[in-house]
Amino acid sequence: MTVRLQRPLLIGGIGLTLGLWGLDSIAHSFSAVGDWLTVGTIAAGGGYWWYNQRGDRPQVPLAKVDINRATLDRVLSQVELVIGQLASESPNSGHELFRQQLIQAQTNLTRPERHIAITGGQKVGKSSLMKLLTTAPVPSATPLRYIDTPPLFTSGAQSDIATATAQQLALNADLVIFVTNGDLTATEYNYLSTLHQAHQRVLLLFNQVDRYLPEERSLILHKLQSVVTGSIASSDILTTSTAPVSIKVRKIQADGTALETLETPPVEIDMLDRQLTNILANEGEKLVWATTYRQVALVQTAAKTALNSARRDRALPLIDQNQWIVAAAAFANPVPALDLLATAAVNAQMVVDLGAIYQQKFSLEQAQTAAGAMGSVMLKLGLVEVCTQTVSGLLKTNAVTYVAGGLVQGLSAAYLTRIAGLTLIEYLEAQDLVAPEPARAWNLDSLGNTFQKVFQANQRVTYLQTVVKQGIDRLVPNGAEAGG
Ligand SMILES: Nc1nc2c(ncn2[C@@H]2O[C@H](COP(=O)(O)OP(=O)(O)O)[C@@H](O)[C@H]2O)c(=O)[nH]1
Ligand SMILES: [Mg+2]
Repeated sequence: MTVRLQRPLLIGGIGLTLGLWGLDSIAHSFSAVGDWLTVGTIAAGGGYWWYNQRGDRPQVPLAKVDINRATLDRVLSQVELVIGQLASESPNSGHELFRQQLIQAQTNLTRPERHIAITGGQKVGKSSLMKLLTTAPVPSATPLRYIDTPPLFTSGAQSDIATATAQQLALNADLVIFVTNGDLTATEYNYLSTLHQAHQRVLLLFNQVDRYLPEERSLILHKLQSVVTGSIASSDILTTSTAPVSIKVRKIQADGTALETLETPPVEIDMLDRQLTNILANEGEKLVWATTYRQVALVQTAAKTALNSARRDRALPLIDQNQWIVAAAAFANPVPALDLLATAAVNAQMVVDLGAIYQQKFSLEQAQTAAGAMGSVMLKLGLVEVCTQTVSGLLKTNAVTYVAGGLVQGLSAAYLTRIAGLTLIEYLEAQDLVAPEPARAWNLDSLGNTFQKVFQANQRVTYLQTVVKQGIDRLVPNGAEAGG
């Protein structure tokens, strides 16, 4: 199998100076960055790390998938599968609760009334709108229930609770009326994006328009339309005036004297009424599918997390065991070359055993191919070099008086086996729940990305020190003494 990676982490030769640092300089360098031995720290020392800054690029918003009955049915059967798997693999991990939540979510489909949440910042007119809509109901074939949420974007002691409640109410509603009284703030915009990503249909209400001159109104309306292009259609952006305030009107009478009167502009809500009636008549069922979808997706995430955690409980001891077997072998028979170390770290049996936990059946031959590929990826990413160099550096700081031959290799093998095992877990977690037979081809790009992620997450110096310490105890119980 040939290994081709799009983003090698390592270019250039070996020049890592970490191993040469003394205890003081290590302590010194780390104090600046907490106890994370980050790639950045290594770059400062070695100077040959190149790192693709892909994460810094602006994220392209996900295209919104329209939720139809088929999409909903698909996610429902996926969740059933996860819950069934959880029940058989780990009967005490809450599968009954997830099943109940799933049934609960499906009751939306037969619910006669439609739920409409009215949300937005403080004092934008949510309650005034609620009052208008309940006293003069819009014509609708289905009964409507309006929910006035706590204000969003507040500060103060209760604001977190208010925000969380408002968000939950909005996500559980079939339709959201988001009220604003002018241009959108960045926070408002971000929140609207969140709703959009959650497949929530939103009517954007520009309320309190009586406070603006006609030209200001249309300016703001156009701004709103352009800023939410792509997520909210112009037909869903409406102007209202839910509780207009009286204004002084000055009229010059026939005799030349001025007469001042207080006049209240009319309530404006017709546009909203019409659009609401229209949506409920034509898209009522679709809205409810989306509500159900949102709730089912939450159950899916929770059930998958429970399943992953149950599987990890079985996988981690296996990695631990493997780690020390491989370490002992590398210690006893030091491997002279980095590629051999990489090969030793990922053994086929570990792939078979972890695969079994994740319901992916690998033959030994398939596992050997996979292990070989993983070893090559580790080499290409430069993980093996960094690891051996770091281990030698740490051995110095541990002031081991006698460094036995093979100790660096043994400890590196332990650490690399761990990284490989954890990578395999993450990789397998991302696969389909039950693999069709035979096992599919390995996605080396994705494997490489997972390696980088896992490697960076496990570079905590304290963690490495633990591996080194445990390794010394296991490999050379009498041969090494920690100096004072
Ligand atoms: N000028 C004007 N004021 C409004 C309008 N709607 C609400 N208000 C005023 O804004 C304040 C907050 O209204 P309220 O409905 O309680 O907003 P909520 O905090 O979002 O529930 C009140 O003083 C209302 O009278 C409107 O359309 N025009
Ligand atoms: Mg209110």
